Amino acid sequence: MTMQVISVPSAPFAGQKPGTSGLRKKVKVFSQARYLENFVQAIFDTLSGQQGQTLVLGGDGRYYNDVAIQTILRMAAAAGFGRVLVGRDGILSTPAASAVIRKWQAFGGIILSASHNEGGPEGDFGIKYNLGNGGPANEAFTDAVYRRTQEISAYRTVESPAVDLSRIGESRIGAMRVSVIDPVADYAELLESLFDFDRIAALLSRPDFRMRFDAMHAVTGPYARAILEERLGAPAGTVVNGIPLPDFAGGHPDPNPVWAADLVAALADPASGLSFGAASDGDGDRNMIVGPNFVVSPSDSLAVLAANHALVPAYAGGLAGVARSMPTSCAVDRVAQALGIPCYETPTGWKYFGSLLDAGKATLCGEESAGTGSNHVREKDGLWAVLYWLNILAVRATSADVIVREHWQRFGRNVYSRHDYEAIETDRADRLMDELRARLPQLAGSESCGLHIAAADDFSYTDPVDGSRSERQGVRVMLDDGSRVVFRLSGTGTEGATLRVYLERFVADPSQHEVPTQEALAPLIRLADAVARIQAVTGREKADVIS
Ligand code: VG1
Ligand code: CO
Repeated sequence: MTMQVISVPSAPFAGQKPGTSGLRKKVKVFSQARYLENFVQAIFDTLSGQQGQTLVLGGDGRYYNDVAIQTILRMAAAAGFGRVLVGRDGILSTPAASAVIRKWQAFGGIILSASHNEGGPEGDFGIKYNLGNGGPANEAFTDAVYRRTQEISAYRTVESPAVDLSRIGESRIGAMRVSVIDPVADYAELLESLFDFDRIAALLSRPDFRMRFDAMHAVTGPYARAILEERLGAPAGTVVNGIPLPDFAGGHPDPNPVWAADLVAALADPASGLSFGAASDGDGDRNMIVGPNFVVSPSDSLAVLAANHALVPAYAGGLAGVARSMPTSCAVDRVAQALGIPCYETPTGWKYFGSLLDAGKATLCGEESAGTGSNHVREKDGLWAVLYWLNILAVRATSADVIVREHWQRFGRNVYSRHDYEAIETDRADRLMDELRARLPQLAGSESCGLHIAAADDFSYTDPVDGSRSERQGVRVMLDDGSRVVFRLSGTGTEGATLRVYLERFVADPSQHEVPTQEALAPLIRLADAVARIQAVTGREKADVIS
């Protein structure tokens, strides 16, 4: 059965430029007539060879997800896809979408998410395209999509009633099959193949071990319930805030000590009886790991996972290499050195890890922003990180805080923090970065706040696999002793600009490891303000979010 393709006249919208992870805008912007359609058409116009192929489609369940899915299904039929695999109720976490693309050898996938950004009618929406390897499209592709959005004159769709997404099963839009799939099954099966589920189940059944997983009213609820409670036998109630809500109950599903303060407080309270806590974000790709009265810094988490790979079945044979984004602390570099494996330093954003993973150069990857993952998919993966930690805890029979402290004893501690200045006027943020870049030549070799700056540059990256170049990925100010301050503007926000200041100092001496983080970093915090004139240019006295 063929259907008549309708071409609907349209005209470009300004600003449809994908950022660090797809296009993110307010729901109010996305729900304008033709806005979503233009962007989807630009993606389809940039592809070639999709006729008859399979597309994976799903999202984090935020407000507007359901509307967008029906629109995209019709447009996929008009674009000639042969089949769409769509998660039940339009749900697929980001790592699950990656797993489904890979398992079913799909042509690509569209993921609807604005990750940890607020949801609801006043909140944010987002969309991104993943390639057949399951990973976010590279910069060359997203640049081409952006160019297409600037010249678009029509989008193509078909007339067809809404597909019932509430039941698993098959239907058709014209010649295109629509398969509503269980959003959890393929992903759960993949994770089970990586870890020692018997040992984890034994740990979870111990009376002296109690865990809490906070799904933050976002997409990981059904995944965590199925894997932790149903498959691994954790007591009912282990997963809290487990029902995905379109507005995430009004919060930010951002697993950090600010937005997951309840979880951190529970683990700090001996009366809770909890020994391990974890949380994930809106779309399930981030993770937070909490021990008794102890929050594991994401950079340390990556280093600990790498150092303990021999305890996990999937990685016991050895790691080909590790990779971290540039602002992520150098803790994992020290582990790589000890293991005698390469450590790659990439720009911020998961899209840069894909080619290293595809080429077998890296096995584990991570970012300071609570993202870790491996070659099992091509996205960061929140529940994967939680299971990896549980596997380590099960084998080592000790708690997360002890594991991190022992890690510091062995490798030294890379004390680390990120200071975010949110919703700054764009002009001021741009001015701050421009002036900082202009001062770079004078900074190297100079003194500031009593500290000697050994080097200063604007990070650029050449992909070791395909040779592609990415410039202007963040200003680095480096001291003699390995301490660093990094400055960059966020590429995921939807209001003004967000300045991220990343601070890192290496402390070898174990007697100094318990100095509170902000205290240990105080000289660098002063240096950051002096070098970038943060207060003077932005008018802000302190950061909005310190993580
Ligand atoms: C942020 C993080 C980055 C992460 C990106 C997407 O980007 O810093 O590490 O890859 O979000 O994560 P930015 O440009 O705002 O610093 V997610 O979980 O929002 O898809
Ligand atoms: Co996310």
